[in-house]
Amino acid sequence: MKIIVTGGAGFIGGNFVHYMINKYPEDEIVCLDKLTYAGNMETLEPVMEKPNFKFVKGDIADRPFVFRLFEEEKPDVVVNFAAESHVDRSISDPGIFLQTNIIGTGVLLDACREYGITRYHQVSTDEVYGDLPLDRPDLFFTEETPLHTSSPYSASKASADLLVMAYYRTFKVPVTISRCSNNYGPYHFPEKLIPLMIANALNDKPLPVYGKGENVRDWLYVEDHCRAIDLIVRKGRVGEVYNIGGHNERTNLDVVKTVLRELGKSEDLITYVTDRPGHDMRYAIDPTKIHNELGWLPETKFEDGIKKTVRWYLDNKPWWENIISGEYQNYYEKMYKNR
Ligand code: NAD
Ligand code: TDX
Repeated sequence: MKIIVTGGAGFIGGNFVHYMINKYPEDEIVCLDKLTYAGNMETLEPVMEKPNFKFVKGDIADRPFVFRLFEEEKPDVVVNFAAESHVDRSISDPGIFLQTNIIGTGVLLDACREYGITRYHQVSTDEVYGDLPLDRPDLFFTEETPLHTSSPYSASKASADLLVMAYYRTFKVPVTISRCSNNYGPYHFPEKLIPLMIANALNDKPLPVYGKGENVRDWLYVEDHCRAIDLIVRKGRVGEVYNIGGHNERTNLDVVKTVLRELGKSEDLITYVTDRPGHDMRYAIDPTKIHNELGWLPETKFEDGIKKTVRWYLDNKPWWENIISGEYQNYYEKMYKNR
């Protein structure tokens, strides 16, 4: 089987490439990535020399380029991770989110129609459902929860999901969609909560917690997400949406305090800063469908996953120090100075 993995130089796509290359040495992986600020060739370094791996630099929204690639590679399966993925950036600059997340998805779907594939899988997010109130712990997102987005990022991801389902219904493109909760683990770009807090704590810099830190996220270790996508691609039903998450809800403040504990750093580093506009209160996934149909359950508990993650950042300082020493400094200034 030949699989095009888009966005494979990013956090989850990179972990997915590692997972698939090791698990299925007989399959071929072609990684297509634009190498935006979030893409990193060092993430792919461990697989670059594998005979069943190939890297191609390009933009999923570049139609002639994508069509040429499909013509040359003739993929069986496409798994689309490529996206602008950071909510805060979508608030300061929405345009590129519409271009990559919506137009890019549309181009990939057109290429699938034109060249024929056995499966197109769209990696989506729980953020398409909007948020849940903090005082209703009995409520969870199911696949039937209406789409109700809050940020330009989540609106662009929901738009892409609607396009994917439209191509299934109208053109019979064999699609699946997964909607996962917050991931954490190795190769997570340090603008996101957990790696940002690890990097700042290690540098004894303030840890900027938005609002009161009471927002809740449902954390999943990235390898559990990769395993779920692999199962959906191989055994999931065409035309279906699968929620992925593992009942691992934590307030942001809890997460930050856990990171500080793991690193042996003081809670005095915590600094409360102006909240994110439109900040979603709580995400919580009901994973019953993927559990019942595909037997998926998360394997890594948060307590273990966070230890492994902190260890990885300690053992791989060059990977993230390289990132935060460059253009990231300007981003950080813009986002956090005077906040
Ligand atoms: P990321 O920002 O770490 O990586 C995105 C990758 O896509 C980068 O390598 C980037 O270079 C590439 N890319 C961006 N625009 C591109 C374009 N136009 N053409 C080709 N490549 C392009 O993102 P991530 O956190 O790994 O998320 C991957 C996917 O999973 C996204 O679709 C995101 O919406 C979804 N998701 C993420 C989470 C999470 O917690 N991080 C949770 C649920 C779903
Ligand atoms: O400095 C910070 N301080 C802070 O309090 C940052 C970066 C974040 N936060 C809060 C905002 C959120 O409530 O932490 C929470 C997590 O923030 P992010 O890491 O930015 O993730 P989130 O907005 O929840 O979105 C993530 O999960 C769903 C991914 O980035 C998305 O791509 C995915 O779809």
